[in-house]
Amino acid sequence: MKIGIVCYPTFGGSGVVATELGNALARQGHEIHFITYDQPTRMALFDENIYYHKVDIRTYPLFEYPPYELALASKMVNVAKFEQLDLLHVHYAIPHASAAYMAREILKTQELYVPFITTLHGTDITLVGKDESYAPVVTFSINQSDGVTTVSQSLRADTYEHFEITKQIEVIPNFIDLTRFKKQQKEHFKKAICPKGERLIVHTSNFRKVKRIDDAIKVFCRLRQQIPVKMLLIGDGPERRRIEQLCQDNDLMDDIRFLGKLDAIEEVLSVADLFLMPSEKESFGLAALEAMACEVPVISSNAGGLPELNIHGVTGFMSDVGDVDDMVKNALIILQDDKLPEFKANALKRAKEFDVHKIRPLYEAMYERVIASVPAPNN
Ligand code: GMT
Repeated sequence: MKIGIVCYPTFGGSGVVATELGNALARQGHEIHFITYDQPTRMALFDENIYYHKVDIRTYPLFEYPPYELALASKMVNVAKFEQLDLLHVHYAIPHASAAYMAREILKTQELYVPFITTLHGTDITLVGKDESYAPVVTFSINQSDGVTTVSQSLRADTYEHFEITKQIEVIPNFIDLTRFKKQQKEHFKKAICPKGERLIVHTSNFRKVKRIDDAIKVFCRLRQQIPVKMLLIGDGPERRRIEQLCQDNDLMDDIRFLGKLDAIEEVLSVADLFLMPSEKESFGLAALEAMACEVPVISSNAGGLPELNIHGVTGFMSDVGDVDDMVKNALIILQDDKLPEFKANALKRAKEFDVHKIRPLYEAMYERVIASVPAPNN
């Protein structure tokens, strides 16, 4: 198949899923065309089946806000025609689904029907999407999609609850490439960070409020009062400065390091003992799955789709959002010498259920169904 993939090209979960899906499909022999404003960070650079089409955004003195959606829709039209795409798969509703709708309708006037599938990832529904400034367009473009998927049952339920959806939504969970995300021998790295054999706690995110990083810091502080621990914070975003300041003010900087955005995140996860994800909302929790694949148990909240990933008492524990006491109590259970190996093994076992080789065929099957249902010309 020839598939156009539209996504945010950044480190965010939706962009990572879209790009890794494109990479996996290309390895299967499909022709993949990424259409976005920048080269996706995880795009396989030297795969003969992968192409990248940059969306050019022309500014003009009249435009206070450059019309990205129009430039994207135009690019989709051009790529779909020139490359003879079978299908467009857009990740994150805003503004990708409405741009895809516009592209499809333009192509229809040229006797071409290129269907589009919309994958909803989380905040496009649970936060930004349901804001009244976007909700009508989000509802319309979901209903106009030729296929719709969400990354968890929880997100599907949220979508039906918050929008008037007439379309069937299929759940296809996040997935993991276990050849990349696996525990590697990085003991020298562990020794450098934890020279006295401290336990290593890791948190990864885009440092948005919804991640509740304050809770992660509180958990760490309380653990630190009871056992030797160190913490690594990976990623960047709007909350980072404030959180760094908080750590400085509380004299934590000897034991906490901020690593910023990392490409080889699996190398750090390989030496971690515990992953913290206290999020207020989390449609799936891809960062936790990446940790689990590297044999790291997870302390998370029970928000959104996290119960569909983290098995309470097996791969880690879940607590109510904000229940830091419970998170600390559970973390202490996991970090005991005689318990940790079992939690680590369970985390890996669970991650294997989301192996890309199991999930990618679900998308391929959906593509085939959607392409097969394309209306005949002049209908
Ligand atoms: O985690 C984020 O805030 C980034 C966000 C995104 O849209 O890029 O991630 C969302 O999509 C991921 C991939 O499907 C999910 O694993 C994350 O749980 C989801 N984030 C939220 O729902 C907050």
